[in-house]
Amino acid sequence: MKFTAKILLGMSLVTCFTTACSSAKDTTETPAKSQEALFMLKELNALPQQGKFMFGHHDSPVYGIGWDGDEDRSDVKSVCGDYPAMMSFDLGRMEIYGDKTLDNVSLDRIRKEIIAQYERGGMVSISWHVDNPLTGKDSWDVSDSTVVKSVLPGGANHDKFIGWIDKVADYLNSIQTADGTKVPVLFRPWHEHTGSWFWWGQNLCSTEDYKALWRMTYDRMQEKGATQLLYAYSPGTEPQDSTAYLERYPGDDIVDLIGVDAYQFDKEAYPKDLNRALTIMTQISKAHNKAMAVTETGYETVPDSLWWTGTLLPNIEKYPISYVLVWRNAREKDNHFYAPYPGHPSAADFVKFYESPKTVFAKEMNDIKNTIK
Ligand code: BMA
Repeated sequence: MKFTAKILLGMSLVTCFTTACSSAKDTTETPAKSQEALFMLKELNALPQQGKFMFGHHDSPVYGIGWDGDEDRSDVKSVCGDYPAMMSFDLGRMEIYGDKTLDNVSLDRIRKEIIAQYERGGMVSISWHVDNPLTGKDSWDVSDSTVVKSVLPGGANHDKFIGWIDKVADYLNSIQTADGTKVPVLFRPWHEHTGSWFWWGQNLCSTEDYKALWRMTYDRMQEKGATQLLYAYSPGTEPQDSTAYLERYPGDDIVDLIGVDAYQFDKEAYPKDLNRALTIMTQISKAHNKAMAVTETGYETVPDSLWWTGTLLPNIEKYPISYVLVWRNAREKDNHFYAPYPGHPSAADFVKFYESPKTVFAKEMNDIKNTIK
């Protein structure tokens, strides 16, 4: 093509137009994270800088040992007089039921508790034990290793699965304070993927497909305007070094906090596994500038009356964690609880743990916030 003056003028007009368009677009683009999410991230980072970490408990205010659905109650609060600073909830099977979770907790109740927790100064994290979209069974159905592939673009379950993500996004977007602020939460999808007990686990999909699953989830949440979310990456204790820990890491641009899910089954293995994971995470946290936490832990039924100050505290206090969270006190399953309740043999030791200057519960959270503002 011959470049005449007219064509050149036309081209530069096109260029101007495109530039004008893109700068106009930039100014109207939604920020990747809401102000509230950014503030929450600052809090997460401030805690270890102050030598403190939050205590967390799953489903803390919705049921416990011997009770279900009471108001203003939590086994943790009944023992130490304060709510956990971090609470977690799980949205598993909401994609099927619509109004409740796999643990039979109403979504309206969870919404109310998330808002209450935010308003008292605390934080919330959300996991998703999502059903297996290929077999129709639960998260733990590992009978087929093509499930992740099937939900990715081009897969037979892609559209259905995007619909499921949308349900979670719509629900999270509906969690708002009275003035219409979307409550920020730490979303922790695709957890414990270094084991092979969930359909997204290590032996059930390739590294590439696992990362694509994360990216697809993040992108869809962003498209749905769920910018109030922070994201946590939570492998189990399987990785033996930082290369293994990062093998399926989806990327610095979409992860805010790195975690580990580590349970005590064996007295010797637990401290070893926890310390190894936390050592690896401390290096990665510094190198990648990410917050870090023990995203799930516990000793089922807490059969050691001094566990809180004798095992948990000494094994985590030297690491720059933002929080440690124990799993739920099931009311429908015998001997499936991780926090004490009044009269439990470890209750007195839990109060000592509560009194440690290092642990933060809900009442102290406003002081933490004031150090940031
Ligand atoms: C698991 C168990 C299950 C529960 C699930 C989601 O670890 O507690 O009973 O359904 O978490 O909360």
